[in-house]
Amino acid sequence: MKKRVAVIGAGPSGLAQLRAFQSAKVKGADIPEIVCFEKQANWGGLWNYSWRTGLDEYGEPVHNSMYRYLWSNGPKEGLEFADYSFEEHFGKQIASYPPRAVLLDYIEGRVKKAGVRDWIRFSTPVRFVRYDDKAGTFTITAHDLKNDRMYDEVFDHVIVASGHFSTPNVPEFPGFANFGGRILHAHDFRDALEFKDKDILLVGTSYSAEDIGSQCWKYGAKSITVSHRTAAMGYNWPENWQEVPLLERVEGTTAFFKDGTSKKVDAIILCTGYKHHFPFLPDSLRLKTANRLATADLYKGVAWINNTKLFYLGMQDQWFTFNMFDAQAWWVRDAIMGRIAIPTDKAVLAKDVADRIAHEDAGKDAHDAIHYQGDYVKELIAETDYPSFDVDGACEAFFEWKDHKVEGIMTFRDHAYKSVITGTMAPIHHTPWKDALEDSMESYLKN
Ligand code: FAD
Ligand code: NA7
Repeated sequence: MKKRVAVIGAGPSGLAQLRAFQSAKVKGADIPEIVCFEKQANWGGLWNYSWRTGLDEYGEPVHNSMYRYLWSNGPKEGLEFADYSFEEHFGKQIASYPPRAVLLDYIEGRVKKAGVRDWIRFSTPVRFVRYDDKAGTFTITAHDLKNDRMYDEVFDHVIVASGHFSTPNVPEFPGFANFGGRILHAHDFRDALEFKDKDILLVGTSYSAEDIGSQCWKYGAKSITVSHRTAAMGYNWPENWQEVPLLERVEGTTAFFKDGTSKKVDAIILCTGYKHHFPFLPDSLRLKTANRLATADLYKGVAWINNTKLFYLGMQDQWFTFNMFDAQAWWVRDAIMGRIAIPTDKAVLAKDVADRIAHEDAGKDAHDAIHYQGDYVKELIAETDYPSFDVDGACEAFFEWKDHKVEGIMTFRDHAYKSVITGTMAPIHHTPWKDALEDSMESYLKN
């Protein structure tokens, strides 16, 4: 009997897993039977844009957190697949900060070429996973939404690749119930034009606040106020942008901050992060972790230490994305196929986790964090046949990117970097980011 492996989610992580198994098959390996469950009607995960917010046509929570006009927030040279370069996909080198549609096309290109679409059951959320100790197998309850039919199937391994930037963390501030405007979380933000000519308040200081604020600025918001809990972002912001301490309360449409200042605003966007949320997993299998580089309870960042037949992909906070998911997926494939042995002693697994956490905690700054995650990618790649690539070169691209953001937060996307896969330099994009209001793939590729 062939082993059966379930992959939950067909976003970049889940697709990396399918490609990992397919690449072993191409090399003649006898691979397990793979079934990928995807709750959306198409692949690409967060990159599969939807205008919907709240619940979808089936009453499922909408997974998408991406918005119109989203351009990569880091250089593409930091995420390029080592087995499928941008040049292979587009037939030429392209500029360094592709809009969402361009990156989705790239993600799709590799799996179309691999021919793994048939392995995916679309519009099929996983409702529950149970582990049977005696049989040593997992039973998955899935819901075929199109035919409105629930069914159970048994698997030897489960790989959770359902993402962790979809279920919003939504704090409440006094006065919200009576606010005279719109309050939304970044998860429900879609089109910056909604906030044209408006005074907006953002709470949070990470990627969502920075980028949604920048989007709104680019598309004509009247003013942007960003409220921080820990520290201001401190970039050299445009004139109509201010950073203020934490929001204390709102009265009517006036927001009051901790330093006693206030500002009248039309809308409040909570850029307050996301929760690792796995409603389909029982306590015994469910990862509970902060959004950090060294997650809780995952050996090598992927194998669930309480049951090493269960794996998680992409659960770390992310400097590296697609190439890290690849490194993980290749490693998980080899663990499942018996090419890599996972220790059976729980103390050894727990020590691996503790060491990773201590190592991350010892880092002082973002540079250390980038190196930390780069080293993690290298560690996994060294144990599989994933094509080795210049991970340190990718770290360098991230360092340059960070410097470019300090130089100009609205101009960093106008820079270009060298591919660590093909060695070619990206062209400078034909239009500065702030002026490129039209961001279709056709227009982006016109270089
Ligand atoms: P996801 O992309 O979230 O995919 C998970 C998949 O699992 C989805 O298709 C979902 O429908 C499916 N799923 C969930 N639950 C179930 C279930 N119960 N049953 C079946 N299927 C299920 N990264 C970058 O590299 N560059 C960027 O510019 C960038 N921008 C970002 C902007 C935003 C707003 C956000 C939120 C993230 C951004 N990211 C970016 C990071 C992003 O996390 C990764 O790029 C990537 O999408 C993660 O892939 P994933 O497959 O792990 O998760
Ligand atoms: P992050 O990176 O998890 O950041 C969350 C931010 O929200 C961070 O600045 C937090 O401040 C802030 N936060 C969280 N809770 C609160 C409360 N209660 N009050 C005030 N501020 C709060 O999430 P993002 O959405 O920005 O980014 C997620 C991914 O999306 C990222 O990987 C990108 O690729 C795109 P703190 O610093 O902890 O005080």
